[in-house]
Amino acid sequence: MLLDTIAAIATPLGEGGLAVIRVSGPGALVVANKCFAAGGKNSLKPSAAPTHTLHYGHITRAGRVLDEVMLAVLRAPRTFTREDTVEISCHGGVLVTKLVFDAVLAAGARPAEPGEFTKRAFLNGRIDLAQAEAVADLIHSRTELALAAANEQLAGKLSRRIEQLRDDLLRTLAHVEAHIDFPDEDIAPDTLGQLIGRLDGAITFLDELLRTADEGRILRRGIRAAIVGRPNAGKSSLLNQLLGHDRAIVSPIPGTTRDTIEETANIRGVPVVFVDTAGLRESGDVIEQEGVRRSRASADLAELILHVLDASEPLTPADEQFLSEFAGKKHLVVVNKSDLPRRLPALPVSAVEVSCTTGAGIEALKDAIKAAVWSGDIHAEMLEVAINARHQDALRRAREAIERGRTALSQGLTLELPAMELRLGVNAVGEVVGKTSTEDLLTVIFSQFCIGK
Ligand SMILES: Nc1nc2c(ncn2[C@@H]2O[C@H](COP(=O)(O)OP(=O)(O)OP(=O)(O)O)[C@@H](O)[C@H]2O)c(=O)[nH]1
Ligand SMILES: [Mg+2]
Repeated sequence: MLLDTIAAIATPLGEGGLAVIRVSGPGALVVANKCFAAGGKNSLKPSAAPTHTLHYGHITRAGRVLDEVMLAVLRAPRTFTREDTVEISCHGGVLVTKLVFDAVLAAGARPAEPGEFTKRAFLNGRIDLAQAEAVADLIHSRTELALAAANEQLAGKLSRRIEQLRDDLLRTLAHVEAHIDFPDEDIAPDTLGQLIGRLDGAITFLDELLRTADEGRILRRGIRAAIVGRPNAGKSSLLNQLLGHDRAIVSPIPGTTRDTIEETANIRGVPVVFVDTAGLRESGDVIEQEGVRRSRASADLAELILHVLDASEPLTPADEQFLSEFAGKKHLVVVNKSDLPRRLPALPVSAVEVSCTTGAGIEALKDAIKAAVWSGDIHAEMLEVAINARHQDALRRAREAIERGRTALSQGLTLELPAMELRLGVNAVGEVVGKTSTEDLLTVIFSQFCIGK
Protein backbone atom coordinates (compact mmCIF):
# COMPACT_ATOMS: atom_id res chain seq x y z
CA MET A 1 0.00 0.00 0.00
CA LEU A 2 2.83 2.41 0.80
CA LEU A 3 4.31 1.79 -2.64
CA ASP A 4 1.94 4.15 -4.38
CA THR A 5 2.07 7.92 -4.53
CA ILE A 6 -0.79 9.96 -3.14
CA ALA A 7 -1.89 13.52 -3.81
CA ALA A 8 -4.43 15.92 -2.38
CA ILE A 9 -5.41 19.56 -2.34
CA ALA A 10 -4.21 20.45 1.15
CA THR A 11 -5.91 23.84 1.43
CA PRO A 12 -9.67 24.47 1.81
CA LEU A 13 -11.54 24.69 -1.47
CA GLY A 14 -12.55 28.22 -2.29
CA GLU A 15 -11.05 31.37 -3.71
CA GLY A 16 -7.81 32.39 -2.05
CA GLY A 17 -4.39 33.77 -2.85
CA LEU A 18 -2.78 30.35 -2.97
CA ALA A 19 -3.71 26.69 -2.89
CA VAL A 20 -1.29 23.91 -2.01
CA ILE A 21 -1.27 20.48 -3.59
CA ARG A 22 0.63 17.89 -1.68
CA VAL A 23 2.17 14.78 -3.26
CA SER A 24 3.81 12.02 -1.22
CA GLY A 25 5.26 8.62 -2.02
CA PRO A 26 8.13 6.94 -3.79
CA GLY A 27 6.97 8.32 -7.14
CA ALA A 28 6.45 11.92 -6.01
CA LEU A 29 9.45 13.30 -7.91
CA VAL A 30 8.63 11.36 -11.08
CA VAL A 31 5.07 12.67 -10.92
CA ALA A 32 6.48 16.19 -10.57
CA ASN A 33 8.84 15.67 -13.52
CA LYS A 34 5.87 14.81 -15.71
CA CYS A 35 3.61 17.74 -14.89
CA PHE A 36 6.08 20.51 -13.97
CA ALA A 37 8.13 22.53 -16.44
CA ALA A 38 10.84 24.42 -14.59
CA GLY A 39 11.37 28.01 -15.64
CA GLY A 40 14.44 30.22 -15.49
CA LYS A 41 18.05 29.70 -16.55
CA ASN A 42 19.36 27.32 -13.90
CA SER A 43 16.22 25.23 -13.85
CA LEU A 44 16.38 21.64 -12.67
CA LYS A 45 13.96 18.77 -13.04
CA PRO A 46 12.40 18.01 -9.65
CA SER A 47 14.12 14.60 -9.60
CA ALA A 48 17.50 16.31 -10.07
CA ALA A 49 16.87 19.00 -7.45
CA PRO A 50 18.46 18.88 -3.99
CA THR A 51 16.15 18.30 -1.03
CA HIS A 52 14.27 21.14 0.67
CA THR A 53 14.51 23.50 -2.30
CA LEU A 54 11.89 25.67 -3.97
CA HIS A 55 11.45 25.91 -7.76
CA TYR A 56 9.68 28.29 -10.08
CA GLY A 57 7.86 26.98 -13.14
CA HIS A 58 4.59 25.93 -14.76
CA ILE A 59 2.20 23.02 -14.41
CA THR A 60 1.42 21.65 -17.83
CA ARG A 61 -0.83 18.96 -19.19
CA ALA A 62 -0.60 17.64 -22.75
CA GLY A 63 1.61 20.57 -23.68
CA ARG A 64 -0.84 23.15 -22.32
CA VAL A 65 0.24 25.50 -19.51
CA LEU A 66 -2.28 25.41 -16.63
CA ASP A 67 -0.71 27.64 -14.00
CA GLU A 68 2.43 29.40 -12.84
CA VAL A 69 3.55 27.80 -9.57
CA MET A 70 6.24 27.33 -6.94
CA LEU A 71 7.18 23.73 -6.32
CA ALA A 72 8.94 22.46 -3.20
CA VAL A 73 11.11 19.34 -3.40
CA LEU A 74 11.34 17.53 -0.08
CA ARG A 75 13.18 14.25 -0.10
CA ALA A 76 12.71 11.39 2.35
CA PRO A 77 13.22 11.00 5.23
CA ARG A 78 13.07 14.60 6.48
CA THR A 79 9.41 15.12 5.55
CA PHE A 80 6.07 14.88 7.32
CA THR A 81 5.36 11.44 5.86
CA ARG A 82 9.04 10.37 5.78
CA GLU A 83 8.48 9.79 2.06
CA ASP A 84 9.58 11.86 -0.93
CA THR A 85 7.20 14.80 -0.97
CA VAL A 86 6.39 17.57 -3.43
CA GLU A 87 4.30 20.60 -2.54
CA ILE A 88 2.93 22.71 -5.34
CA SER A 89 1.74 26.24 -4.51
CA CYS A 90 -0.58 27.32 -7.29
CA HIS A 91 -3.10 30.14 -7.63
CA GLY A 92 -6.03 29.69 -5.26
CA GLY A 93 -9.00 29.64 -7.64
CA VAL A 94 -11.36 26.68 -7.44
CA LEU A 95 -11.02 25.77 -11.11
CA VAL A 96 -7.27 26.30 -11.49
CA THR A 97 -6.59 24.25 -8.34
CA LYS A 98 -8.75 21.45 -9.65
CA LEU A 99 -6.96 21.49 -13.05
CA VAL A 100 -3.51 21.41 -11.42
CA PHE A 101 -4.66 18.57 -9.16
CA ASP A 102 -6.00 16.63 -12.16
CA ALA A 103 -2.64 17.12 -13.92
CA VAL A 104 -0.86 15.64 -10.90
CA LEU A 105 -3.20 12.64 -10.99
CA ALA A 106 -2.68 12.24 -14.73
CA ALA A 107 1.06 12.17 -14.04
CA GLY A 108 0.63 9.06 -11.89
CA ALA A 109 -0.52 9.96 -8.37
CA ARG A 110 -3.77 8.75 -6.88
CA PRO A 111 -6.14 10.84 -4.72
CA ALA A 112 -5.36 10.52 -1.01
CA GLU A 113 -7.96 9.41 1.50
CA PRO A 114 -8.80 11.62 4.49
CA GLY A 115 -5.88 11.62 6.93
CA GLU A 116 -3.70 9.48 4.66
CA PHE A 117 -0.64 11.74 4.90
CA THR A 118 -0.76 11.59 8.69
CA LYS A 119 -1.41 7.85 8.54
CA ARG A 120 1.77 7.43 6.53
CA ALA A 121 3.67 9.55 9.04
CA PHE A 122 2.47 7.08 11.68
CA LEU A 123 3.10 3.92 9.64
CA ASN A 124 6.60 5.16 8.75
CA GLY A 125 7.34 5.70 12.42
CA ARG A 126 7.63 9.46 12.42
CA ILE A 127 4.88 9.95 14.98
CA ASP A 128 2.88 7.60 17.18
CA LEU A 129 -0.88 7.28 17.26
CA ALA A 130 -1.46 9.80 20.06
CA GLN A 131 0.63 12.32 18.13
CA ALA A 132 -1.30 11.59 14.93
CA GLU A 133 -4.53 12.34 16.77
CA ALA A 134 -2.96 15.55 18.02
CA VAL A 135 -2.57 16.70 14.40
CA ALA A 136 -6.35 16.46 14.00
CA ASP A 137 -6.87 18.18 17.36
CA LEU A 138 -4.56 20.96 16.29
CA ILE A 139 -6.49 21.59 13.09
CA HIS A 140 -9.82 21.54 14.91
CA SER A 141 -8.67 23.68 17.87
CA ARG A 142 -11.03 26.55 18.56
CA THR A 143 -9.21 28.16 21.48
CA GLU A 144 -5.59 28.86 22.31
CA LEU A 145 -5.82 26.55 25.30
CA ALA A 146 -6.98 23.68 23.09
CA LEU A 147 -4.24 24.52 20.62
CA ALA A 148 -1.61 24.49 23.36
CA ALA A 149 -2.82 21.09 24.57
CA ALA A 150 -2.77 19.70 21.01
CA ASN A 151 0.77 21.01 20.51
CA GLU A 152 1.95 19.36 23.72
CA GLN A 153 0.42 16.08 22.62
CA LEU A 154 2.00 16.43 19.19
CA ALA A 155 5.35 17.09 20.82
CA GLY A 156 4.96 13.77 22.60
CA LYS A 157 4.08 14.80 26.17
CA LEU A 158 1.34 12.22 26.53
CA SER A 159 3.26 9.64 24.50
CA ARG A 160 6.31 9.83 26.76
CA ARG A 161 4.22 9.26 29.86
CA ILE A 162 2.42 6.37 28.24
CA GLU A 163 5.71 4.80 27.09
CA GLN A 164 7.12 5.13 30.59
CA LEU A 165 4.07 3.49 32.11
CA ARG A 166 4.20 0.72 29.53
CA ASP A 167 7.92 0.07 30.12
CA ASP A 168 7.31 -0.11 33.82
CA LEU A 169 4.47 -2.61 33.39
CA LEU A 170 6.55 -4.65 30.95
CA ARG A 171 9.35 -4.91 33.49
CA THR A 172 6.94 -6.07 36.20
CA LEU A 173 5.43 -8.54 33.76
CA ALA A 174 8.88 -9.86 32.81
CA HIS A 175 9.63 -10.40 36.47
CA VAL A 176 6.44 -12.36 37.03
CA GLU A 177 6.97 -14.41 33.87
CA ALA A 178 10.52 -15.27 34.88
CA HIS A 179 9.11 -16.97 37.95
CA ILE A 180 6.62 -18.90 35.84
CA ASP A 181 9.56 -20.32 33.90
CA PHE A 182 11.29 -21.40 37.11
CA PRO A 183 8.40 -22.78 39.15
CA ASP A 184 10.67 -24.06 41.92
CA GLU A 185 11.53 -20.59 43.07
CA ASP A 186 8.83 -18.59 44.79
CA ILE A 187 8.95 -14.83 44.54
CA ALA A 188 10.65 -13.63 47.73
CA PRO A 189 8.24 -11.66 49.96
CA ASP A 190 10.41 -8.52 49.58
CA THR A 191 10.32 -8.70 45.82
CA LEU A 192 6.61 -9.44 45.81
CA GLY A 193 6.03 -6.31 47.89
CA GLN A 194 8.02 -4.27 45.39
CA LEU A 195 6.09 -5.66 42.43
CA ILE A 196 2.78 -4.87 44.11
CA GLY A 197 4.08 -1.39 44.93
CA ARG A 198 4.92 -0.84 41.27
CA LEU A 199 1.43 -1.90 40.23
CA ASP A 200 -0.08 0.44 42.82
CA GLY A 201 2.01 3.22 41.33
CA ALA A 202 0.73 2.36 37.86
CA ILE A 203 -2.88 2.42 39.08
CA THR A 204 -2.39 5.82 40.75
CA PHE A 205 -0.89 7.19 37.57
CA LEU A 206 -3.71 5.77 35.44
CA ASP A 207 -6.24 7.41 37.76
CA GLU A 208 -4.47 10.72 37.30
CA LEU A 209 -4.61 10.38 33.52
CA LEU A 210 -8.23 9.24 33.57
CA ARG A 211 -9.20 12.32 35.58
CA THR A 212 -8.14 14.48 32.61
CA ALA A 213 -10.75 12.90 30.30
CA ASP A 214 -13.44 15.49 31.06
CA GLU A 215 -11.03 18.33 30.42
CA GLY A 216 -9.84 16.60 27.27
CA ARG A 217 -13.38 16.33 25.98
CA ILE A 218 -14.13 19.96 26.84
CA LEU A 219 -10.95 21.21 25.16
CA ARG A 220 -11.64 19.21 22.02
CA ARG A 221 -15.38 19.52 21.70
CA GLY A 222 -16.31 22.39 24.00
CA ILE A 223 -19.52 22.37 26.00
CA ARG A 224 -23.11 23.40 25.35
CA ALA A 225 -24.61 25.97 27.66
CA ALA A 226 -28.34 26.68 27.42
CA ILE A 227 -29.58 30.13 28.44
CA VAL A 228 -33.07 29.69 29.89
CA GLY A 229 -35.56 31.63 31.96
CA ARG A 230 -38.83 33.56 31.83
CA PRO A 231 -39.70 35.76 28.85
CA ASN A 232 -38.04 39.19 29.01
CA ALA A 233 -35.51 38.15 31.68
CA GLY A 234 -32.73 39.23 29.30
CA LYS A 235 -31.57 35.90 27.85
CA SER A 236 -30.91 37.23 24.37
CA SER A 237 -29.20 40.30 25.87
CA LEU A 238 -26.96 37.94 27.84
CA LEU A 239 -26.10 35.93 24.72
CA ASN A 240 -25.10 39.14 22.95
CA GLN A 241 -22.97 40.23 25.92
CA LEU A 242 -21.17 36.89 26.11
CA LEU A 243 -20.50 36.87 22.36
CA GLY A 244 -19.46 40.50 22.29
CA HIS A 245 -21.76 41.33 19.38
CA ASP A 246 -25.48 41.69 18.67
CA ARG A 247 -26.44 38.24 17.50
CA ALA A 248 -29.99 37.85 18.81
CA ILE A 249 -32.93 40.23 18.60
CA VAL A 250 -33.64 41.99 21.90
CA SER A 251 -36.95 43.73 22.57
CA PRO A 252 -39.15 44.74 25.51
CA ILE A 253 -41.89 42.47 24.14
CA PRO A 254 -42.01 39.17 26.07
CA GLY A 255 -41.76 36.24 23.70
CA THR A 256 -39.28 37.87 21.29
CA THR A 257 -37.12 34.77 20.82
CA ARG A 258 -39.06 31.94 19.23
CA ASP A 259 -36.43 29.62 17.86
CA THR A 260 -33.21 28.53 19.54
CA ILE A 261 -30.05 30.40 18.52
CA GLU A 262 -26.63 28.74 18.79
CA GLU A 263 -23.32 30.54 18.75
CA THR A 264 -19.81 29.61 19.96
CA ALA A 265 -17.65 31.82 22.15
CA ASN A 266 -14.24 31.38 23.70
CA ILE A 267 -14.75 31.65 27.45
CA ARG A 268 -11.37 31.71 29.19
CA GLY A 269 -10.02 29.12 26.77
CA VAL A 270 -13.11 26.90 26.81
CA PRO A 271 -15.12 26.70 23.59
CA VAL A 272 -18.70 27.20 24.74
CA VAL A 273 -21.69 26.82 22.45
CA PHE A 274 -24.32 29.14 23.94
CA VAL A 275 -27.92 28.34 23.09
CA ASP A 276 -30.37 31.22 23.50
CA THR A 277 -33.88 29.89 23.94
CA ALA A 278 -37.49 31.04 23.94
CA GLY A 279 -38.70 32.29 27.32
CA LEU A 280 -40.31 29.55 29.35
CA ARG A 281 -44.03 30.15 29.84
CA GLU A 282 -47.43 28.68 29.04
CA SER A 283 -48.60 30.14 25.77
CA GLY A 284 -51.61 29.81 23.51
CA ASP A 285 -49.49 30.62 20.46
CA VAL A 286 -48.52 27.40 18.67
CA ILE A 287 -45.21 28.85 17.44
CA GLU A 288 -44.28 29.94 20.92
CA GLN A 289 -45.33 26.54 22.32
CA GLU A 290 -42.93 24.88 19.92
CA GLY A 291 -40.23 27.38 20.98
CA VAL A 292 -40.75 26.46 24.63
CA ARG A 293 -40.58 22.76 23.75
CA ARG A 294 -37.24 23.42 22.02
CA SER A 295 -36.01 25.41 25.02
CA ARG A 296 -36.59 22.42 27.28
CA ALA A 297 -34.94 20.07 24.80
CA SER A 298 -31.90 22.40 24.68
CA ALA A 299 -31.75 22.46 28.45
CA ASP A 300 -31.81 18.66 28.50
CA LEU A 301 -28.95 18.44 26.00
CA ALA A 302 -26.76 21.11 27.57
CA GLU A 303 -23.88 20.35 29.91
CA LEU A 304 -24.43 23.68 31.62
CA ILE A 305 -27.55 25.78 32.20
CA LEU A 306 -27.54 29.53 32.68
CA HIS A 307 -30.81 30.30 34.41
CA VAL A 308 -31.57 34.01 33.96
CA LEU A 309 -33.74 35.83 36.50
CA ASP A 310 -34.90 39.45 36.35
CA ALA A 311 -33.72 41.44 39.40
CA SER A 312 -36.45 44.03 38.86
CA GLU A 313 -39.28 41.49 39.12
CA PRO A 314 -40.50 39.42 42.07
CA LEU A 315 -39.88 35.68 41.95
CA THR A 316 -42.81 33.86 40.36
CA PRO A 317 -43.95 30.29 41.05
CA ALA A 318 -42.70 29.49 37.53
CA ASP A 319 -39.18 30.73 38.42
CA GLU A 320 -39.23 28.59 41.54
CA GLN A 321 -40.32 25.60 39.53
CA PHE A 322 -37.43 26.10 37.09
CA LEU A 323 -34.98 26.60 39.96
CA SER A 324 -35.89 23.18 41.33
CA GLU A 325 -36.11 21.67 37.85
CA PHE A 326 -32.49 22.56 37.06
CA ALA A 327 -31.14 21.95 40.58
CA GLY A 328 -29.92 18.47 39.57
CA LYS A 329 -27.96 19.74 36.57
CA LYS A 330 -24.77 21.74 36.40
CA HIS A 331 -26.18 25.26 36.40
CA LEU A 332 -25.56 28.88 37.24
CA VAL A 333 -28.24 31.29 38.39
CA VAL A 334 -27.74 34.64 36.71
CA VAL A 335 -29.57 37.62 38.21
CA ASN A 336 -29.83 40.14 35.37
CA LYS A 337 -30.83 43.83 35.32
CA SER A 338 -28.79 44.62 38.44
CA ASP A 339 -28.88 48.26 37.30
CA LEU A 340 -32.64 48.48 38.08
CA PRO A 341 -34.23 48.77 41.56
CA ARG A 342 -34.34 45.31 43.05
CA ARG A 343 -37.64 43.53 43.58
CA LEU A 344 -36.28 39.99 43.45
CA PRO A 345 -36.02 38.52 46.97
CA ALA A 346 -32.76 37.01 48.25
CA LEU A 347 -32.34 33.55 46.72
CA PRO A 348 -31.64 30.29 48.56
CA VAL A 349 -28.94 29.52 45.98
CA SER A 350 -25.78 31.40 45.04
CA ALA A 351 -26.12 33.60 41.99
CA VAL A 352 -24.05 35.84 39.75
CA GLU A 353 -25.39 39.38 39.39
CA VAL A 354 -25.04 41.05 36.01
CA SER A 355 -26.44 43.90 34.01
CA CYS A 356 -26.58 43.31 30.28
CA THR A 357 -27.23 47.00 29.80
CA THR A 358 -24.09 48.26 31.55
CA GLY A 359 -21.97 45.10 31.15
CA ALA A 360 -21.43 44.91 34.92
CA GLY A 361 -20.69 41.41 36.22
CA ILE A 362 -20.13 39.83 32.77
CA GLU A 363 -16.42 39.14 33.39
CA ALA A 364 -17.27 37.58 36.77
CA LEU A 365 -19.88 35.45 35.01
CA LYS A 366 -17.22 34.22 32.55
CA ASP A 367 -15.04 33.23 35.50
CA ALA A 368 -17.99 31.42 37.05
CA ILE A 369 -18.67 29.58 33.77
CA LYS A 370 -15.07 28.48 33.54
CA ALA A 371 -15.05 27.36 37.18
CA ALA A 372 -18.28 25.41 36.69
CA VAL A 373 -16.91 23.68 33.60
CA TRP A 374 -13.43 22.89 34.90
CA SER A 375 -13.52 20.52 37.83
CA GLY A 376 -10.71 22.53 39.40
CA ASP A 377 -8.65 19.80 41.01
CA ILE A 378 -6.59 19.31 37.88
CA HIS A 379 -2.97 20.36 37.69
CA ALA A 380 -1.81 22.57 34.86
CA GLU A 381 0.72 19.99 33.72
CA MET A 382 -2.01 17.35 33.48
CA LEU A 383 -4.00 19.61 31.17
CA GLU A 384 -1.14 19.20 28.72
CA VAL A 385 -1.82 15.49 28.54
CA ALA A 386 -5.62 15.66 28.67
CA ILE A 387 -6.76 12.41 27.09
CA ASN A 388 -9.44 11.83 24.47
CA ALA A 389 -12.32 9.34 24.52
CA ARG A 390 -10.31 6.60 22.80
CA HIS A 391 -7.46 6.94 25.30
CA GLN A 392 -9.98 6.92 28.13
CA ASP A 393 -11.49 3.66 26.96
CA ALA A 394 -8.08 1.98 26.60
CA LEU A 395 -6.76 3.26 29.91
CA ARG A 396 -9.90 2.17 31.77
CA ARG A 397 -9.44 -1.36 30.46
CA ALA A 398 -5.77 -1.19 31.40
CA ARG A 399 -6.62 -0.07 34.92
CA GLU A 400 -9.14 -2.87 35.42
CA ALA A 401 -6.70 -5.51 34.19
CA ILE A 402 -3.86 -4.21 36.35
CA GLU A 403 -6.12 -4.06 39.38
CA ARG A 404 -7.11 -7.70 38.82
CA GLY A 405 -3.45 -8.63 38.29
CA ARG A 406 -2.48 -6.87 41.50
CA THR A 407 -5.18 -8.72 43.47
CA ALA A 408 -4.16 -12.07 42.00
CA LEU A 409 -0.51 -11.38 42.79
CA SER A 410 -1.18 -10.36 46.38
CA GLN A 411 -3.35 -13.43 46.96
CA GLY A 412 -0.39 -15.61 46.04
CA LEU A 413 -2.35 -17.58 43.46
CA THR A 414 -0.68 -19.21 40.49
CA LEU A 415 1.45 -16.66 38.63
CA GLU A 416 -0.17 -17.38 35.26
CA LEU A 417 -3.17 -15.35 36.31
CA PRO A 418 -1.45 -12.06 37.18
CA ALA A 419 0.79 -12.49 34.14
CA MET A 420 -2.21 -12.76 31.84
CA GLU A 421 -3.86 -9.69 33.37
CA LEU A 422 -0.66 -7.67 33.12
CA ARG A 423 -0.32 -8.60 29.47
CA LEU A 424 -3.86 -7.30 28.89
CA GLY A 425 -2.91 -4.14 30.76
CA VAL A 426 0.28 -3.60 28.75
CA ASN A 427 -1.61 -4.07 25.50
CA ALA A 428 -4.37 -1.66 26.48
CA VAL A 429 -1.84 1.00 27.50
CA GLY A 430 -0.01 0.43 24.20
CA GLU A 431 -3.19 1.13 22.24
CA VAL A 432 -2.90 4.81 23.16
CA VAL A 433 0.33 5.23 21.21
CA GLY A 434 -0.52 2.59 18.60
CA LYS A 435 1.75 -0.19 19.83
CA THR A 436 -1.05 -2.71 19.58
CA SER A 437 -3.08 -1.18 16.83
CA THR A 438 -5.26 -3.10 14.46
CA GLU A 439 -6.10 -2.01 10.94
CA ASP A 440 -9.71 -1.35 12.06
CA LEU A 441 -8.55 1.07 14.70
CA LEU A 442 -6.39 2.94 12.20
CA THR A 443 -9.24 3.24 9.74
CA VAL A 444 -11.51 4.72 12.40
CA ILE A 445 -8.94 7.24 13.57
CA PHE A 446 -7.64 8.49 10.25
CA SER A 447 -11.02 8.70 8.56
CA GLN A 448 -11.80 11.57 10.95
CA PHE A 449 -9.18 13.74 9.26
CA CYS A 450 -9.77 16.06 6.36
CA ILE A 451 -8.34 15.18 2.97
CA GLY A 452 -4.84 16.50 2.41
CA LYS A 453 -3.72 16.02 6.01
N1 LIG B 1 -32.38 47.81 32.54
C1 LIG B 1 -32.01 46.67 31.96
N2 LIG B 1 -32.73 46.17 30.94
C2 LIG B 1 -32.34 45.01 30.38
C3 LIG B 1 -31.18 44.31 30.83
N3 LIG B 1 -31.06 43.19 30.10
C4 LIG B 1 -32.07 43.19 29.20
N4 LIG B 1 -32.85 44.29 29.37
C5 LIG B 1 -34.06 44.63 28.61
O1 LIG B 1 -35.03 43.65 28.84
C6 LIG B 1 -35.84 43.45 27.67
C7 LIG B 1 -35.85 41.97 27.29
O2 LIG B 1 -34.54 41.57 26.90
P1 LIG B 1 -34.29 40.28 26.02
O3 LIG B 1 -32.85 40.07 26.01
O4 LIG B 1 -35.01 40.39 24.74
O5 LIG B 1 -35.03 39.22 26.93
P2 LIG B 1 -35.26 37.64 26.63
O6 LIG B 1 -35.12 36.93 27.91
O7 LIG B 1 -34.42 37.19 25.50
O8 LIG B 1 -36.78 37.67 26.22
P3 LIG B 1 -37.59 36.60 25.32
O9 LIG B 1 -36.82 36.33 24.10
O10 LIG B 1 -38.87 37.30 25.04
O11 LIG B 1 -37.80 35.38 26.16
C8 LIG B 1 -35.24 44.34 26.60
O12 LIG B 1 -35.98 45.51 26.53
C9 LIG B 1 -33.83 44.61 27.11
O13 LIG B 1 -33.32 45.84 26.66
C10 LIG B 1 -30.45 44.88 31.92
O14 LIG B 1 -29.45 44.35 32.41
N5 LIG B 1 -30.91 46.05 32.44
MG1 LIG C 1 -34.86 36.43 23.70
